[in-house]
Amino acid sequence: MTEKITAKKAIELEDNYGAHNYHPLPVVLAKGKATKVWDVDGKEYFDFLSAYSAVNQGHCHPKIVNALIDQAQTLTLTSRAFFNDALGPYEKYVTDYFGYDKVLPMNTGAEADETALKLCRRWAYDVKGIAADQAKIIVCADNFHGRTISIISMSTDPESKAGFGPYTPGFIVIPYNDLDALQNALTDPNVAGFLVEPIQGEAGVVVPDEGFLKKAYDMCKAKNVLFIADEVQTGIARTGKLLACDHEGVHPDILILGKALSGGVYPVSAVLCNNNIMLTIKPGQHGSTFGGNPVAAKVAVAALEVIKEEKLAENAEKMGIIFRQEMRNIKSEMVELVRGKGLLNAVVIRPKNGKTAMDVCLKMAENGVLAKPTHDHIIRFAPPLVITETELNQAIELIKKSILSFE
Ligand code: IF1
Repeated sequence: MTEKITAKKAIELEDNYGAHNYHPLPVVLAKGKATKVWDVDGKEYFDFLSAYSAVNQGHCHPKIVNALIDQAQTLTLTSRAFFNDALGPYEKYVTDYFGYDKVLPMNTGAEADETALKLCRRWAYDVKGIAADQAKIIVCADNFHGRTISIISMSTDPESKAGFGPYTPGFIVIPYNDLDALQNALTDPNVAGFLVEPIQGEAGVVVPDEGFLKKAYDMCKAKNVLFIADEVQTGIARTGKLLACDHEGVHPDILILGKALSGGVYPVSAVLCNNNIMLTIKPGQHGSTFGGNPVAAKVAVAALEVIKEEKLAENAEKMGIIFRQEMRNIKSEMVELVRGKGLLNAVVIRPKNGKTAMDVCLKMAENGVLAKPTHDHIIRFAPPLVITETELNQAIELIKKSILSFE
């Protein structure tokens, strides 16, 4: 298996032996370093997807990879049947970092979202006093929280949801960025939580009105309802602050993190909240074989240290402003709208002569920039946060050239 594989062969193998649950661009990647990736033929690209914001710290960050290697050679997994010497220090570090009493470690974003739903329901019964099995959680239309059965039960996207019923009950769906709808839904006394993405990623980087998060948080407080933020994609400096909620000074009751919590080298997710919520779950009532393992613990500490040491939130904020301005300056009818925060941005593409966002992405790949369309007409641009101004300008030129090639 050490022999070099051709692009054609790699694609053929995935097609023949892998489930067909993805439709990737025809690029076969073999190497990554910081903001760049290389395909099997050695062609270099700027990565403007960052594994959907999991590699905020850049590909193969040496500090994070070294933490992984060191711990992998020492102790990888003990299960939670025993204590391990890396978990406690990580738990102290991450709770101090984000300002919560406790953390519950999991692996993937979807698992962390599921954990938050369970915590919210248990709090509803044990603390708020909602009658058994009656708790409801408000969610937003066009949300994306993962792919498990309960999570797709909250989804409004037929592609994620249709054909996988029966669905989990207990969710109320309201439009995103709609405070009147939220106020109305909050009149139901069985509502225990409001789960929201501070910016909707999968929906196409939909940024709510300024003040929405703060007002929604205050409305939840007034009704003794938990404000639960899914920052799996928006967290860890992506939007120009450590958390997207920080833009409005909101400290969620339950915070959900994943993706870049590990710098993309290993699946690490987490749910953070205070004791009044976290301690409602007792031994045996939740867990995971891999959650909180020593490798995950060491990797997450390194990944979080890199964010602060390299001032990645500040860089995301600065580079994001340049990026959006330069995109808006492109003289093409195809650029319909540019939106985003920090380095989580999207360009809405107006099709021209039958050419769509997918054609633009294929042209960009040819020119050396990788990005992926979402919903046919939107391209998400989210490079690693370590990108320098020089690199950003190089990438912007390649993106411009690609879009202008359709004029
Ligand atoms: C895929 C999207 C991004 C997420 C939020 C939880 C999860 C995600 C806010 C679940 C996952 C993914 C998964 C990835 C594509 C990606 C995505 F287009 F689907 F929506 F980033 F924009 N909460 N997002 O965005 O985390 O269980 O996957 O670790 O390939 O499905 P996970």
